[in-house]
Amino acid sequence: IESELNLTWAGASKRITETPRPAESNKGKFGHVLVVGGSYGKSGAPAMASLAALRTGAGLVTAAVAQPILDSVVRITPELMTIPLRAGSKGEISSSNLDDETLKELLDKKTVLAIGPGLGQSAETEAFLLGLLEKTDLPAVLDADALNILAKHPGKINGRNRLRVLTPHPGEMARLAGISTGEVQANREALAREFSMKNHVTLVLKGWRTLIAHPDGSIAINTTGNPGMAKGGSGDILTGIIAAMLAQYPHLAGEAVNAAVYLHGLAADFAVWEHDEHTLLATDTVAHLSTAFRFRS
Ligand code: NPW
Ligand code: AMP
Ligand code: MG
Repeated sequence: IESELNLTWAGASKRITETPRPAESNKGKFGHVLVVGGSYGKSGAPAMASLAALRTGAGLVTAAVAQPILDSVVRITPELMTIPLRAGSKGEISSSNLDDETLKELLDKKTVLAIGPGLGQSAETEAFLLGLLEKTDLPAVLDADALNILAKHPGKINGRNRLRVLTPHPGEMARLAGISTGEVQANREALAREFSMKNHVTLVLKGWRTLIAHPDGSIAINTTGNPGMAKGGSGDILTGIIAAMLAQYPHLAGEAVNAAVYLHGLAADFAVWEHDEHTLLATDTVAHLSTAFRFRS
């Protein structure tokens, strides 16, 4: 199967319209992203994913985080809505949130889930994540600690009849595949394709020249991005961008993921012009998404 080298905006999004928001549109038309993550010391991760989802154009974004970190998460921007969850001893989401009432509140009216940034990997959180995934067929972007937990439960990574987008960096991919990071990097394309087809998931294998392996066996290789992105927070922001693109283009899911990866790197390329590879922050990339959307060709 041919790789789609040189992923461009046109290639990333053949059918994603250049004018995505009709004059008569309203926020209900652009999806509602639920971000699930965070724990003590890692409240920034769900905050950045949420900010990126808002900036990318989702109609509504709600962050579901453990109550003790909720204030710090919402501080990122007042447009963000929140759902407070019961916490474990590490300020992480506990398994006591799997009751019907809480699950209903979490999933009600949501259209896309983005799970994992800063989530932690305690036994409590593990039980919560596995329980939540069993209760929903909503499209889901699974990142960071959601991947680290799923690596211990490979049977639960099942994208059959539902959209599951996994966004591992090479370290997380190594855990998922049970091999070393070096082995991942030496064999990126074949590994991504095999994993994606076997588990029926869209696999975004991050790093320089991020690969996007689709469950039909096709692969796109991204051409945007720079080493200034090799910093904490970059991946959390990508998670929010992918979720928001899926929320807006649910009927074009594969292209929405390609476009999200492309735009993330393009925004970082514009941001690095204004900053520098040393000084670029992940949130600077969010600030340059506007330029990326405007000059996406
Ligand atoms: P090494 O060192 O080479 O062996 P982890 P994390 C490898 C949250 N965050 N090429 C590399 O391994 C996240 O959301 C919160 C090759 C690297 O040291 C998670 O929940 C933030 N190797 C949690 O923290 C901001 C690569 O993987 C190791 C590679 C832990 O996530 C930060 C790191 O991976 C962070 O996002 C590459 N391109 N990329 C916040 N402000 O709240 C990675 N590796 O051990 O899974 O840790 O990614 O930092
Ligand atoms: P994470 O490790 O989860 O924070 O994700 C890092 C993000 O930054 C991913 O989107 C990577 O593709 C991107 N990234 C990291 N290093 C580079 C690099 N050297 N060149 C291009 N993109 C990078
Ligand atoms: Mg990450």
